[in-house]
Amino acid sequence: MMHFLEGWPLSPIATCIAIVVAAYGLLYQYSKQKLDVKEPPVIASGIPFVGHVLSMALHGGKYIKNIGIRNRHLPIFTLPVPASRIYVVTDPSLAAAVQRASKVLSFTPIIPEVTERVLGLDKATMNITRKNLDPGPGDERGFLADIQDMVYTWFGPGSYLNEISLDAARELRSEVLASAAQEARCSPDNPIDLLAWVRHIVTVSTAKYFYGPQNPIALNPKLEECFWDFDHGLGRLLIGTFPSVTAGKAYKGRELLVKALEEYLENGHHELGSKIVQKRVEIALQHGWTLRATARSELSFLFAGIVNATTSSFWILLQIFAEPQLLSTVREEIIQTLRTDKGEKGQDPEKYRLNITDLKDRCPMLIAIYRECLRLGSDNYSTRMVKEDTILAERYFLKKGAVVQIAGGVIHADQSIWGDNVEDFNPGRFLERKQQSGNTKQNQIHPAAFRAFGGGKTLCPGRHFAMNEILSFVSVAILMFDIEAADGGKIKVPRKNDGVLPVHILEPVSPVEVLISRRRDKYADICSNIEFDM
Ligand code: HEM
Ligand SMILES: *[C@@H]1O[C@H](CO)[C@@H](O)[C@H](O)[C@H]1NC(C)=O
Ligand SMILES: *[C@@H]1O[C@H](CO)[C@@H](O)[C@H](O)[C@H]1NC(C)=O
Ligand SMILES: *[C@@H]1O[C@H](CO)[C@@H](O)[C@H](O)[C@H]1NC(C)=O
Ligand SMILES: CC(=O)N[C@H]1CO[C@H](CO)[C@@H](O)[C@@H]1O
Repeated sequence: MMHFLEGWPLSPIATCIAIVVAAYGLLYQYSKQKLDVKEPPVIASGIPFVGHVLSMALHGGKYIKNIGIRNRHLPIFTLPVPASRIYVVTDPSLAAAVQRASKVLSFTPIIPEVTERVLGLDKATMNITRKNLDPGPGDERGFLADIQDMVYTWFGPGSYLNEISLDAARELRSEVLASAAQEARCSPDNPIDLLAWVRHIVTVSTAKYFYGPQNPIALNPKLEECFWDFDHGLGRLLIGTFPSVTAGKAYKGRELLVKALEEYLENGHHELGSKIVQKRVEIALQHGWTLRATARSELSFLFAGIVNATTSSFWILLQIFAEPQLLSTVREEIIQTLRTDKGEKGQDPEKYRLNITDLKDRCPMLIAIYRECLRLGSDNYSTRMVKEDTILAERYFLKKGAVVQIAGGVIHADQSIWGDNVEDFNPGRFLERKQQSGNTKQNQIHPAAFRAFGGGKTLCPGRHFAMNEILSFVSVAILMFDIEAADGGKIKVPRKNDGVLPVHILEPVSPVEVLISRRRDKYADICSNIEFDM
């Protein structure tokens, strides 16, 4: 029967192994193939095709980051994945080229998929969202195009930006004052988790300055916890097929928030909210969105407003208070900008004004710290879909249907861009460049190298606003408080947790426990009725 195997030198088991090894070898070689001679260098995984995907699921964003760092010499490389490719860009000038090619390398096709999963939008709404996604001049404009245009315009430099920034500064200041009772109670046995402290202040005030006094979190403070449950399960919501099972807490938190936002809209409470929220709601309704779906879209706006402002404020405060010399420099810078209303008749001479424009123009160390914290904290990727076969920068072939990722984490950790000790916190790297106007090429940072706010079409529309509100919040906190380590030693700055899907500025691996006490000086006292200017 087994005639044809007679003389075959291997046992059946050895034969099977040989076949498997040969098949593996072929598959591995195949996975290393370029689709085109001009395709960027392929980095195959030990497990052909699925290996990269498995590792990304297992290790989060740092997986690709580490490949990028190991292959520093490659400005772009290809990761083969089942039936497609991921192209990872790690060079700023190539990143700029990707951003310019926004017609063929587009972000918009991804938005519906992501928002559908993350926000749980229904099919009818998705149908509306997919229409006229990338309108050319003269085309009918879809929902996304309309809402993005409005948000970018209103958050651009101008009177509305000033108005909402001042509202935010006042609201954050009130919340800092309101938290004073908690600070008074803290003790070495009962320390404050600094991130939790910042979270509470930013969450409650953002909800208030965007959504007004009747916002869902003001009406039901339990929703604050729901919000952070939602945030922390976002990765699972994105991947999960049965989110109610695989991302239980995040799913539950989201649905409770959506329900509350829907009631908020039904009751017309948004009429007391910010103008930008009123306009967003108006645009959604014009495009035929239901109130329930509009509530989901507003959850995404609330999310954009809260999460990154929270985590960046946390790092800024932590780095400043961890270094006494830095603290006194920054405190001095802020005090220098204070102005009084003295002179006017009947005015309380102790009324001080804090001008946000001055914070940006006249506090170089504070600004350098702001930038450095964003550089270090931001590992996210800007993602684009390849809509047609393309040659990028006249050199690299990109296959239709593949995904391009600009690896912010790799670019932010590139010594040739940022100087020595890129892993360390060193705000000086942003100061030196400004001072040495001698303009050696080395000192020029490529404009596309700073990726915290994304770039090109997905540049964060809230970036000016974020800077205004974060600077005013940390300035008030610095004037009002001393922050010390709960154990009495020096404040230690933990590593960032880069083992997660980086949907926002990374959080620390371990909590930072501190004692917060009100300073006993004039500048702490003036904070209770400080006025903000722009
Ligand atoms: C330091 C704080 C912040 C950072 C680092 C940041 C960063 C980013 C980034 C990188 C994106 C693009 C995401 C993508 O690729 O889709 C983005 C989008 C966005 N950000 Fe920010 N952001 C910050 C604060 C804010 C604030 C305070 C707001 C206020 C509402 C805001 C509003 C938005 C909105 C609405 C989008 C979505 C734009 C769109 O999809 O059309 N951001 N942000
Ligand atoms: C989607 O929209 C098209 C027209 O734009 C309509 O014909 C179709 O019935 C819609 N489908 C759903 C599920 O709403
Ligand atoms: C927050 O910032 C990170 C890091 O720059 C970015 O990747 C992410 O898209 C931002 N998220 C939001 C919701 O703005
Ligand atoms: C705030 O400071 C800027 C820059 O110094 C100045 O142009 C502006 O007039 C100031 N605003 C007010 C209200 O004083
Ligand atoms: C690779 C990755 O995690 N990208 C994320 C960057 O941030 C945006 C917006 O929050 C997410 O949608 C992406 O998934």
